[in-house]
Amino acid sequence: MNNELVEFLEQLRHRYPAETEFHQAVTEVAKSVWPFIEKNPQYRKAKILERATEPERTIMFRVTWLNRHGEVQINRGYRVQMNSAIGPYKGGLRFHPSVTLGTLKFLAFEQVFKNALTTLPMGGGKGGSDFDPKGKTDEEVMAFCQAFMNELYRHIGPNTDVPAGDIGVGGREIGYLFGQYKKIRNEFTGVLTGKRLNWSGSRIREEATGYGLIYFTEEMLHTRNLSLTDKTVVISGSGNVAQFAAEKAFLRGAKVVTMSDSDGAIYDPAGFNGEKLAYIKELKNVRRGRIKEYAQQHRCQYLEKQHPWGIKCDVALPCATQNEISEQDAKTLVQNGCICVAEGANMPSTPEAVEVFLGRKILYGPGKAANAGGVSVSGLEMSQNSLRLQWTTEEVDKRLAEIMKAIHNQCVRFGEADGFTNYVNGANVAGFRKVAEAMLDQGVV
Ligand code: NDP
Ligand code: 2IT
Repeated sequence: MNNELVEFLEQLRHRYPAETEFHQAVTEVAKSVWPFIEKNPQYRKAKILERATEPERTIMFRVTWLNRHGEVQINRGYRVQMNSAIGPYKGGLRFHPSVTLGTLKFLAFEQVFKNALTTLPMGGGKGGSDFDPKGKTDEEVMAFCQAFMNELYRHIGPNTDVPAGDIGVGGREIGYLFGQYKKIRNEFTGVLTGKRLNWSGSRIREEATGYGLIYFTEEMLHTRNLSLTDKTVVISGSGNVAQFAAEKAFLRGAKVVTMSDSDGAIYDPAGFNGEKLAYIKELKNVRRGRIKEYAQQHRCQYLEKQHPWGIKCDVALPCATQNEISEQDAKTLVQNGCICVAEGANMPSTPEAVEVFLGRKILYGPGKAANAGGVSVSGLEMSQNSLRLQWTTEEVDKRLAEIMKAIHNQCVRFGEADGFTNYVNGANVAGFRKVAEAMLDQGVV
């Protein structure tokens, strides 16, 4: 690595020693864009990378609420407003006990470049809380969401910052958050995305991340004259992204054989069909049960406390969480014949795993490109809210497919060298370039 780059990364580590995931995300982007910055001294002079790694604003607040026993509960809420060079801050909220400022800074940083790739005018942000929705009643989740919004409302708005869902935040939570925002502000606006369809949500938003992931995967496969038909696919996670990735892969003729949650993975060698996927949706979204129940009900293998990466496959779609594919997992996948890894989750592959994929020259689509379909349809939801219109399913799905294609084209344009597309470099350089140009235009702010 170049000395100046090493020094930049060391300084950042020194400034924020505890934020390991943030450093992991910055290191990857900085390595990709460094040669580009060296060729364009105006970016150096304007300290674009230094500015892009310091959030424009970070909000941290106490959230107090009463549980079902009337006991006082205390959580911490966050919103990291990372970069607004190309539009209002935009990005999800994560409710999970593991949430720290470092996690949200990594997610907000990734979001900036992801949103730039979507072709839509959105800046980057991320927020959330260490609140754990698991095991809570609907009333408790509502009490928490209302208390969270009692502080967050002053920092967001349809032209300022537009949050959405992420891990632990789906349609239910967005509803409670929206209701409280509307009550406090006395305004019905597009301040959140992922809203339900009957009160100004967008069609296909729920499906968008998973569907977009499959559209992107198909684009990658097409570059090698391959398709998803008859491919064996392994998926991790069983939440929003995993469910709709599995659904679209199945509709495209692939055989999806695994899903997982934080307790373990199910392996159904026959593959999921419409009926089995409906069971998983009901289990996870309505009953909020554990994926183990699928194995008991459908008499298939349950891999307790395991990831699905040991199962032989052609395509792997990590759709659970960060750093869920280790170097060894990556080696196992490649040894078993996996030709394509596309990330539904944000940063699911460790840097060592990424090295394995790139070294073996398989198709590897990093999250900021491959999972950008979710935020893209969020952008389309914002457009529809401004127009006070709701587009048809066909219209939104068509736009989503076009956006995923455009993202793929950008990755190829900026990532191709010697006949191999390095999608990591392509996504980072294309996203960075757009944000950097806007920052230069807008002066030192
Ligand atoms: P959900 O909450 O709907 O589902 C998350 C899934 O991942 C669950 O199966 C969950 O299992 C599992 N999981 C979560 N944390 C862990 C962990 N620490 N270890 C093992 N398994 C875990 O979230 P989403 O599907 O929305 O998000 C999944 C990933 O996709 C995240 O990385 C998110 O940032 C990313 N993403 C989401 C988008 C969206 O639109 N929702 C858009 C782009 C990316 P369990 O139930 O046991 O916790
Ligand atoms: O990581 C992500 O892109 C999301 N969680 C979706 C963000 C959004 O604003 O829809």
